Amino acid sequence: MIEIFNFAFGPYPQRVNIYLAEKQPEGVAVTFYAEPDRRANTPPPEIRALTPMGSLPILRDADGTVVGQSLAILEFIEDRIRFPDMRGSTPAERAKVRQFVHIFDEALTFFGLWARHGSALAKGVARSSQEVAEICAARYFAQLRIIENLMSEEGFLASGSVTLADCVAMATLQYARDFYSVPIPSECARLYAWFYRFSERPSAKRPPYPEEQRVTANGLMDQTGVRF
Ligand SMILES: N[C@@H](CCC(=O)N[C@@H](CS)C(=O)NCC(=O)O)C(=O)O
Repeated sequence: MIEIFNFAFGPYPQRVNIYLAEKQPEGVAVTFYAEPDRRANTPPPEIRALTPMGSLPILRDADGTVVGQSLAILEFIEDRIRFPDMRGSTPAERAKVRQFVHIFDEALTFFGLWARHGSALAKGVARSSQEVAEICAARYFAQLRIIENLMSEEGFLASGSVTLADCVAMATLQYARDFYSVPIPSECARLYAWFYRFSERPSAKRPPYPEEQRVTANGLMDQTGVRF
């Protein structure tokens, strides 16, 4: 049995949630916790202590293997449970999947820094910096434009079927749009169309954001004076 300790929302946890909903692997049990600033059911110290990072998601396999980073968790499950394959079926396809995953991972780092140093939600938690917010917002949108130029008009991002690339992309773009109300720039027409196609899938259903936090976070572009 593979155990996964996770949150029900948040861009890194949601990568795993979308992936599991698509893969539907047998023998994987998920325990959901609430975010640390909510009172009930927060991750207990013994779960956080499983990794030096202490962040979620965390995976623990029956032999004691622990994996504490979302992309490594996806790869680990792919290695342990081969079907359906979600990494692409040829070397070229697999490279394409990895390329998209890494570009979106970088995009999310920039997005996270933008929010951390510019969002009303981070006031009092992190030092706000207009300069950092602007630089990171620009880098986030630049990553989306790169994706736009790499992807095709139809289907999934990197293959004829759902791959890790779609799961990671959806988790990022959904979080940006639904929690911070940051849309996909209109010039990214292919990415925009893919997003609305993929949003129809049950795996991409809107996660349960805490409403109070969402309301404060909403409007990141206005809060930081950022335009496309
Ligand atoms: N790079 C890590 C980041 C994970 C992460 O930052 N998780 C956040 C939730 S989105 C978290 O656990 N935050 C609460 C905490 O660290 O206490 C990954 O990919 O798994």
